[in-house]
Amino acid sequence: MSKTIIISNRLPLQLKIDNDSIEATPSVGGLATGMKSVHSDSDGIWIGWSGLTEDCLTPQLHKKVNQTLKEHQCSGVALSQEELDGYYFGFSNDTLWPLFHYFMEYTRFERDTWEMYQKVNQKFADKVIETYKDGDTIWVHDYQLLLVPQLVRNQIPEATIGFFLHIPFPSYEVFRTIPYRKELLEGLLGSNLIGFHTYDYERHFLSATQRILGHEINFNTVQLENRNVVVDSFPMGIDYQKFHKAAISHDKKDKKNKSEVQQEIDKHLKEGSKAKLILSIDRLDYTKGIANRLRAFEYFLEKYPQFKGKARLVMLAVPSRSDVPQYQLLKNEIDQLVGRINGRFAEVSWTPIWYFYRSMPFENLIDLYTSSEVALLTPIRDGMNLVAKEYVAARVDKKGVLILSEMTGASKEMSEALIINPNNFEEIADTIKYALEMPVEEQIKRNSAMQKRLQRYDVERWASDFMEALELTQQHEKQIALKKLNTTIKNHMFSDFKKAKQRILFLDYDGTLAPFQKIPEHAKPTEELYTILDAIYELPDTKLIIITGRDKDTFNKWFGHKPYTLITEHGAWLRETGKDWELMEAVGNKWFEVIAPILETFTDRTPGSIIEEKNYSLAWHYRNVDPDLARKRAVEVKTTIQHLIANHNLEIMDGDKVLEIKAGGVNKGKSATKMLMNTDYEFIFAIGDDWTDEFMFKELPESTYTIKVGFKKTKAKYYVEGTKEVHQLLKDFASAL
Ligand code: GDG
Repeated sequence: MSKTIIISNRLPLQLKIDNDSIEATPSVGGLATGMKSVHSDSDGIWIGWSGLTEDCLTPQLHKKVNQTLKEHQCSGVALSQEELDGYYFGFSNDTLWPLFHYFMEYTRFERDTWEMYQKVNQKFADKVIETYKDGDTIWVHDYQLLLVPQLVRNQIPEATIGFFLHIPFPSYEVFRTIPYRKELLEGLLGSNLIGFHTYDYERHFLSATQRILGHEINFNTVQLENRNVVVDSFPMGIDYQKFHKAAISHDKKDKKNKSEVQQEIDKHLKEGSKAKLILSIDRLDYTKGIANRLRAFEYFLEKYPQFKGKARLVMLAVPSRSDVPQYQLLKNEIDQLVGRINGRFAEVSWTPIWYFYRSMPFENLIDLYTSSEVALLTPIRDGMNLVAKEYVAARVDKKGVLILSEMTGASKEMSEALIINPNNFEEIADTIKYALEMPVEEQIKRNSAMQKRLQRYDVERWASDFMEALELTQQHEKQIALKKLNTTIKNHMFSDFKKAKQRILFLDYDGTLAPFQKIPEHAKPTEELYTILDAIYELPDTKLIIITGRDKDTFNKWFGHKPYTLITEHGAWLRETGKDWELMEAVGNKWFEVIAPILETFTDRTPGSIIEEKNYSLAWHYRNVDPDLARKRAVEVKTTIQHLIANHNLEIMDGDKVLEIKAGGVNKGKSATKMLMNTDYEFIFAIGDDWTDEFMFKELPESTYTIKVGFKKTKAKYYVEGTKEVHQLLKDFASAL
């Protein structure tokens, strides 16, 4: 039976060594919960680091650790302290984490940590490859493992691989600064499906992919030469019922069953303090905007002194990555700020900030969620922010106000919260006041709407949606696979080829016989290609036609000395073996004088674009233009010349990063069909890669073997992968007779 393999940096277990024995406690975090059904159903395996470095394990303990992990359907990736330092504390947390959260000033680029990141990603990939069986599904998580999808794909080309990023994907302008940006994108593109929390991260990723790697993007699909990669957003939810139910039973507890934290809170309320609690919970991380929050709260007390003694900030900061100097500095800054503000405002019966620097058990978290009238979450950047969702889920009576930074992924879904800019103290201060004074009906209305959504789109639904979307990418791959030119079809085709008395082959040039080049002149034929084509040409009763949109002069230079039949400019010109060039269609170019000046003005305003003047057509190439600008300009060009096109009986062809204006009715389909007129061909073959070749696929007789190069949508009957496969196919034709 096929299974799901989950891969994340840490395993969903806490291991403790106790007198040579191992104690394992399952994690209760969001990810572990969300993946529960994916993991436990179908014998899933979770691959990750156990949390114990190899250096502190004896061989016996190592064995025991592996045994314990196995019992929990986990498999450990062994890491030494040196590997952990380079891969995790180094490249993951000193480079990717700050940069992906727009903290450029904290970002360090170091060759050593990058090398360790690659090495450790390979270790994770090796473990996946070792565990993989045919039909398994692979789901990789987060920024520590960006290279794993491609590393796995290198060894298992047919694998189904999903990737989810839990943190933001930054804008192209920020991402491009990474020296290894290409490698990181290529690593991710080993996936079939890449998921982000929000559409913004998705579009940043697509933009970076298009600009850095030059891949074509079709809606949310990246078109690679031999595969498609789907990119989509899946906002992660929480285990709603867990928080909601815990809050219900919390409210029912009698005094003796209450936690210490809750008893403290109760005591404070009983002492007659009218202070409303404003809660914040985060890992102590510079992305979470903790210092900003404290300063904004200080400003709030200054601006609205009437709240002194009536509002209190309860701040839980969970220790995190405390070995990293950046985090130690932050801790000092927070300690000082809390001290200063408390010193400045405290009264005998009231301190403005209660500060906890520690992790609390789940039930204390519920105490805090249920006792706080306001939650104030002000990250500078945050991929999602689950605390916001948990707070709302725990408000059983639907009272309470969520103030949420617009820089969190969660703010995109939780529009009923009070959304603030974490850098605007004025706005935060005013919003805190508004929250503390918000009428109960308004609180209930806002929270009801959010609760409904959180309940519906919970973490299980998130995981199952992702898995379904991943499955769907396979259906698309299967459809492509069905049309791939396999050995059976090939044998059938070669047998028809042999049987036929007369044969004709139409071969497109760019992207079919020669790989696509950034500079068109660079695509000239190689000696190897000439040899292949010569061999076909010499076959008896076989007509070889190269059919192109290129201009006749270039083709004359490249193929003039060869005896093959040439059709250029989509069918404007024909050169038969041993003859001169002749016009296939009565076309003119008087219209150039009207259209060319318009194209020139666009070229001046569109850096990277060029005009190619052919004998009977004008092509406006934009393959080197910024992709967004190109898309916009192409529409503008079409709109501007629309009426002239109709007046001069012209047509616009929307090719691959080119707009071509030419006489109406001239296309590869029409010219190829003409070539069939005087001979009864029993075998017809047409192959091409782009949109202009679709005319051949549509208009040639039904019996034609039509073949598309690359896996874009097509009318052709079969697919081949790229020019290499085309060359092999032609060699096979040459030796078939
Ligand atoms: C990353 C992204 C994205 C916190 N303190 C305690 C405690 N927690 C739990 C909360 C919550 C989780 O930790 C924190 O999740 P966040 O989403 O707020 O933040 P990150 O840890 O930075 O997570 C983030 C997330 O991945 C998921 O994709 O949302 O943007 O940065 O569940 O309840 N739990 C306990 N004691 C604590 O003291 N028991």
